[in-house]
Amino acid sequence: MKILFATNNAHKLKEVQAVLGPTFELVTPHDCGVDEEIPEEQPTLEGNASQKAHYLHARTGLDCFADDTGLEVEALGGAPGVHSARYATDGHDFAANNRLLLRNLEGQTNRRARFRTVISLLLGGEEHLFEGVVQGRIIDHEQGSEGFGYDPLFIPDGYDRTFAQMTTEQKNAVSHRARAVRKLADYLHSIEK
Ligand code: ITT
Repeated sequence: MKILFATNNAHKLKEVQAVLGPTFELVTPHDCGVDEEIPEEQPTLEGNASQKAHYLHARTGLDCFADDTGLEVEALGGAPGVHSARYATDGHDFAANNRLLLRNLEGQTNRRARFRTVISLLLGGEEHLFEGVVQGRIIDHEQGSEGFGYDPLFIPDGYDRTFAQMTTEQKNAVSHRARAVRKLADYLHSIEK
C-alpha cells in the first residue's frame, strides 16, 4: 500500500519507513509535485500535524499523514516544545538550537525531558490522531553523529547513550516517533481486514 507522508525531513522518512516495513511504501510531497514548504503555524503539536496533513490533502486530493514533534524540557516549562524547529533561529539550524538549549540549561540539575510526536492521518475525509512519547534527559555536551535535531543531547530512560549514538533500528525501538507510527500502522492494518 502506498501512503503519502507530509514531511521534507529525510531523516524522518528513513525512520518511519523502517518502522512501517515493506507493506507500506512512503510517498513524499516532492513525489506529488509539492515542493514548497508545508505550513506549520499552530500553537500545538496536534494543530501543526493536522495543518500539515490538511494542507497536503488540499494540494493533492490524496489520503496522507503528517507528524509534528517537540522536545519538552521540564526545567524550561516544556520549551522548546512546539517551537523546537525554530528555537534559536528562523530556520532549522540544529547546531544553533542545541547550543541554545545547553546555554538555557547551564547550572540546571533537573535535566528531565521528553520527546512527543503527534501524527495526523487523513483517510477518506476523516482525521485520526496518534501520539508517541519517550522520557529521558538532556546531557551537557553533544554525543554522536546519527539522527538529527536534538538527538546528540538526548538520552532515553534505560540507556546510557544518546539517540545520535544509536542506529535507526535502535532509536526506533524506543523513540517517540516510532511509538506513534506503530499506532498508525496498527490502525491501518486493522481497517485492511
Ligand atoms: P517536517 O515538518 O518537514 O516533517 P521538521 O524537521 O520541521 O520536518 P518537526 O516540525 O516535526 O520536523 O520537528 C521540529 C523539530 O524538533 C525538528 O526540527 C528537530 O529539531 C526536532 N526533532 C523532531 N524530531 C526529532 C527527533 O526524532 N530527534 C531529535 N530532534 C527532533
